[in-house]
Amino acid sequence: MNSKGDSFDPKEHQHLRYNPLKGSWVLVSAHRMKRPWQGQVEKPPQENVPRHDPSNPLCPRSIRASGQVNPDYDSTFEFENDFPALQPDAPDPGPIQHPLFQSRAARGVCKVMCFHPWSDVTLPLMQQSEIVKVIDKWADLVKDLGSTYPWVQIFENKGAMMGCSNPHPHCQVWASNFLPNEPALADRRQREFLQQHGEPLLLQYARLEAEKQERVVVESPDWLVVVPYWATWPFQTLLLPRRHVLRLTDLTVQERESLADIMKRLLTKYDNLFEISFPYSMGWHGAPTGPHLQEDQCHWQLHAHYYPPLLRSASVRKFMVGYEMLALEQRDLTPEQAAERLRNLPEVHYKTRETGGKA
Ligand code: H2U
Repeated sequence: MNSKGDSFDPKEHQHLRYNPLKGSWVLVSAHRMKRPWQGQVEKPPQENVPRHDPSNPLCPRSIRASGQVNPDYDSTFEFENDFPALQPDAPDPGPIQHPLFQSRAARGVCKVMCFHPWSDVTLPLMQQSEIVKVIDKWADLVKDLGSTYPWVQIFENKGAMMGCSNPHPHCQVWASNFLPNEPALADRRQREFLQQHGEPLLLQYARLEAEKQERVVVESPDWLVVVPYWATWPFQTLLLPRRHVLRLTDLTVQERESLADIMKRLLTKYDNLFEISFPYSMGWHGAPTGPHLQEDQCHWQLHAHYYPPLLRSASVRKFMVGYEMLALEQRDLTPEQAAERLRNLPEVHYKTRETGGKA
């Protein structure tokens, strides 16, 4: 058996890669891209969304399910989700009676945040100054909800393929009285890494990726976007500050402006990949809040994960099913191949090509 052949080519030879944030492995088998596809074909995302639809509960002046009327907002707008998964006043299930039947109290708040008054724009089509307002609002929500709750999860489900129910540009914010599984794992891994290596995990990682330039998609003096070495979704990316930053609330005015710029560049490339409004789930992870604000959290580095489901085209997605559910995650093209494709795409949105980048 050849344990380390000189002939190893990651594009041709399957191998495992380690995800240090999760402490788990992913199987990279790039040669599987060659197989024919006769499976499910996705519907393209909805085109020609009307700018204003009075029957859409996320639009200015619309009536929501609760009967409340939205204000005539002209920038961002947040409201309490009318169908919240977490509420502040749920009763406690009581003490644990048996190790196999454990439950704990879950309390929190769920908000919806609209990015813009128009339904026919998405983040890459918004002006940089409009995206800065979204970032400012995210930071305000982390500050407000994070003053008491240990975890504030900001996430955007974009596109029907990712379960988004409404084309109006928006995200959700769920604050909880517990640290959910993914951030709890990331917390543990980053803490261990700092103890062992004397530098925060993602700070060291960003520095090495910036040096290697193999998986960089876009970069600026403040920010770096890579297809992580351990990516599982085909075009997954990780957005990182170059400076050590714990939370969105710590970003300076200049860093919020440069974040808006890098988000616009990344999301424009995503849309340009298959010339559709690219579906994804994204979310921010920063140091825990609430009672953890008083603790040393310097093992943390702020970051955003982007998880897009598409694989080969606008209509063929990656399924995380059999082997992924029962054994371990597997990907079909190498992170380096995905990064190269994204990196080489233009930074002018395909919808604004004719107007020289103006929406
Ligand atoms: P998604 O498209 O990501 O599902 O987000 C839309 C959210 O908006 C969803 O969580 C909420 C839904 O509960 N919503 C309201 O709170 N009020 C409404 O009148 C409609 C939708």
